[in-house]
Amino acid sequence: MALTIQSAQTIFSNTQVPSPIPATIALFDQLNVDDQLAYLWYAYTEMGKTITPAAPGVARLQLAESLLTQIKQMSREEQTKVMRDLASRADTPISRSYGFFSVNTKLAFWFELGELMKQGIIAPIPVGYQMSPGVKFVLEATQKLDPGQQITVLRNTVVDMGFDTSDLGPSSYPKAATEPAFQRTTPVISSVKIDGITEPAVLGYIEAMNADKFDDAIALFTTDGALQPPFQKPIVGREAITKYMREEAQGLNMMPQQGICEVQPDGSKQLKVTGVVQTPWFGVTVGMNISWRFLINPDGKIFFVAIDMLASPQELMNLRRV
Ligand code: EQ3
Repeated sequence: MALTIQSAQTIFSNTQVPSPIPATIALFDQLNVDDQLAYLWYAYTEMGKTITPAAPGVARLQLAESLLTQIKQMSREEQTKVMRDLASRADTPISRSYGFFSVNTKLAFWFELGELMKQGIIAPIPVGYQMSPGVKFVLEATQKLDPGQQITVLRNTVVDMGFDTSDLGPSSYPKAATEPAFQRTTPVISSVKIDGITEPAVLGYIEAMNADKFDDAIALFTTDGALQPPFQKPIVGREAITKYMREEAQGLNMMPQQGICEVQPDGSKQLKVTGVVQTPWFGVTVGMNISWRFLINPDGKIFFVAIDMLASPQELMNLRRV
């Protein structure tokens, strides 16, 4: 029977338990715009007492430079309006430019705005803002998450901001800027060992990703292969996966720990691997508990891999189907 992405998505699905991350984002989505901006400010500054992101490199900030310069020259009221427009995804020139940024450039843009807010150059939250019970509620829900989940909530809310022009067709958006490289904070782990796993495609995938060798990683996929990032739809085909990896997978430190492999009657293999991933934004200070669910075709190529954020550290040991 031919492998399909739809059926691949369901492998090991009964080991997936609901994650508190989308639940927290759903609470955030219900807040009004000022409450959303205030929530992000409080969540970010509170988190900053224990973990702080690494400053983005000069090359990355240059991509956001023109927007940041425009915002710095505005009055406080105008600055607040820009932030409201971004959060409410209004169709404005600044929101459109932001919508074009890659995930890491969006994060760098807000990182810099946050620094300017701390310095008092930009108003941190709307003048006279009083924290609402809704904000308190979402902050309390956030505090119950582990640090890896907290930074994922922050990241996902920031990524969803701005006006998305992709629905307007290719002619409406400028050519994307070249993605600057992320400096690796940890030495490359060259020989990968995963308890219970000997599958060359899986070991090779982790080894290549840990060295940012995306062409080597992509060569392990079938031409119609797919990669499904956390809380997203599958990205299909080698070209699309390579583009995604160059933008979003640079500098990641992947530390898979254990896994299981089940051979199917048609010779394909289903594998589930659990472990920890670190992002260059927070280096070794924050680990995210994740799983990789691989479907390897009978020729040993990756047909599908889904990356899921685990609901709790206990899920690291949840490898059985029943
Ligand atoms: C200024 C302030 C605070 C207030 C204002 O009102 C509003 C905003 C938005 C503010 C600023 C907020 C800021 C600066 C937030 C910054 C957040 C950051 C830097 C978050 C970074 C998070 C990174 C994460 C969660 C990365 C996760 C990566 C994973 C799970 C990678 C997985 C992958 C694996 C393992 C693969 O095998 C394939 C690739 C893939 C990437 C999917």
